[in-house]
Amino acid sequence: RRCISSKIGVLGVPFDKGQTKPGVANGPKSLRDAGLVEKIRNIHDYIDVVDYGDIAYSVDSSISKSVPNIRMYEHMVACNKEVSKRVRNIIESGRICLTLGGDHTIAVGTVDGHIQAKSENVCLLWVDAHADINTNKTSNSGNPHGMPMALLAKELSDYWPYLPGMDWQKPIISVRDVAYVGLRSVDNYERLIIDKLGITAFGMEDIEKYGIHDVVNMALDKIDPEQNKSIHVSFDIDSLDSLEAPSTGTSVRGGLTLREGIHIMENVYKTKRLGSMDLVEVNPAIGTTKDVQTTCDAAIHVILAAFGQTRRGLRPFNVDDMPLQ
Ligand code: B3U
Ligand code: MN
Ligand code: MN
Repeated sequence: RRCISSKIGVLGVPFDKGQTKPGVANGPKSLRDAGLVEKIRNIHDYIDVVDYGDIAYSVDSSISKSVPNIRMYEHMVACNKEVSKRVRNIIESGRICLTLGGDHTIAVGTVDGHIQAKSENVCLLWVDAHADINTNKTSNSGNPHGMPMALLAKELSDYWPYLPGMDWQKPIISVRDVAYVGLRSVDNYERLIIDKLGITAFGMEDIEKYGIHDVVNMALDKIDPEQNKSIHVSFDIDSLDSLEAPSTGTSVRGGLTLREGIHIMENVYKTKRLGSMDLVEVNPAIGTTKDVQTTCDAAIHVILAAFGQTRRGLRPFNVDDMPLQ
């Protein structure tokens, strides 16, 4: 049981154009500087981690402003196209892909890449204070990081205009295969569409009612009832309470504790079906040095739990007794 051999690929996406606060592009750097990759390697002997570095992309400026109310549209398009390709390659090479954001816009690319690699047999657990399911028509901010779920959902494709440059992206995830955990800041039209489409959504009040253990299991049962799908976890660090993760662009009080975040990922690990994980919205330009440390430390704990770190402790490998004198 202790040695589920695991191959992991880490990909940094220093993308900050899906919102307006500078600094979130340094999320991958701050997590790496805090020792993330070494810490994953040290979980157990059978972990094999490759860090693929950060992505780069080039923009087709002729499509800028071609869709109303999407800030930096041409960047959103170009970055996600590259992210999708890279994530797909990493998963096809037999690794679980860990993508470090960057703002949440990049989940369009990570989920798309995962779906392409696993020929659609993917379910999606979206851990976030926000639902990120605005279209350009419903968004009050015009920020694409509030839109990735709406771009990904099959059932919402008719609510978008033609999106130039996005032909590579297929809105191929059904909302039946999606569950939210941690919601507490949901816009009016987001609530409307969640109710209308019957999307599985566990808000903070459900976590109070049922506890995090039952919530994760109910969410996974809903989206993967036959227990045969590749699980994608898109973890927005702002799902954690502002006290646990202060260095993020739109923190909301009353959120998950770090323990609840860890518990979610421990349960996902136990399924042995994690295919891809995003950890987004860490912004080291927000807060004090101590806030940044707290936030990176929380993010790293959540990631380690996803890859098998256990709070129970691991016995030494192939050993049955204490060393004798
Ligand atoms: N729902 C709002 C706010 C927001 C979404 N995601 C974050 N904030 N991080 C919007 O702009 O769409
Ligand atoms: Mn988000
Ligand atoms: Mn959020």
